[in-house]
Amino acid sequence: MSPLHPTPAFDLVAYLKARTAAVNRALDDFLPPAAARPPTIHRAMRYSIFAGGKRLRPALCLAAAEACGGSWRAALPLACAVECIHTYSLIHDDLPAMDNDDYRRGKLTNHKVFGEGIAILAGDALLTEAFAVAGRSAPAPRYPLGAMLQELWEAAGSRQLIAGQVADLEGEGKKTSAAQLRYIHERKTAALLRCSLRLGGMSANCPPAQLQALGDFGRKVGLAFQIIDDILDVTQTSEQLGKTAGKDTQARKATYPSIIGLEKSRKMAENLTARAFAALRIFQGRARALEALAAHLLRRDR
Ligand code: GRG
Repeated sequence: MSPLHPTPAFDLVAYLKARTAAVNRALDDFLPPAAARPPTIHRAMRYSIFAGGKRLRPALCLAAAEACGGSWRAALPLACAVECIHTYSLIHDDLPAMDNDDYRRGKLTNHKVFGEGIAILAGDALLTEAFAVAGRSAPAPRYPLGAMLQELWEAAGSRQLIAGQVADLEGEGKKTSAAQLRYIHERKTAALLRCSLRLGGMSANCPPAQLQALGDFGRKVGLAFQIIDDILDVTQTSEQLGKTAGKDTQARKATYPSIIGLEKSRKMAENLTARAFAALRIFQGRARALEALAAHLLRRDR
């Protein structure tokens, strides 16, 4: 098995379609209805949540639960909680005070439709709601609900996701080393992907060695994911990406392509994905969805 030649028999398209539909139904159930007072905020939250995201983090969470022999349905609240945090971070990242973007997920950004004030509040509300949604998860014998919530707040907090965003903001226009770039990517991107995988494992009551393996896989796939994202930013059009292409260059942001070049960046993403595959050995062939997802993330074009 290698990331470039995953098991051909695994139908990832059908897998993603089925899991995405289940996640969308669960999100619809968990989130306050659009008409709940005040409707503006609930419409704004739902606008971005249902704007057509790829649902990669929920898919990784559910696939991790399955790799550990658990039920993907049991992992749904945790998968949805991560998606709420991810969507909040995108809404806030798109604001004029941050990345100032007009398009996301192929649609106008939240603040372009609802105004900046409501967009900030929609992000805040999704972040808060994430913990309410995660709180619906059943505890596992090895992992009480508190341990699951801790996993979530650590990944979303000021030492991980927010730390990455701070370093990113502060690094704009400055010379950035490869080590600093890795610091940003590990926090801004890999932390939430890693958290999705570990939460899936926790919901399946996985033994500690499997939890460790999922975290290791998540960190490597997360870094590869961000390197590919940086490559796509310079090689794809805005139409293909559903968001403004070329933003990194425009904002004079350090990226792997800008520091080490496109070819070396591709090689680095391939190498990280191969090492991520190696982390899955402990599952002895039961992590086929995770393998297929990692291979897909490496090959993705949006
Ligand atoms: C505002 C606290 C805060 C953090 C923002 C999300 C983020 C951090 C910045 C957005 C820009 C960026 C490059 C983030 C890295 C993670 C990433 C590549 C997000 C996009 O994820 P996809 O491709 O998006 O899974 P969809 O829309 O498909 O869910």
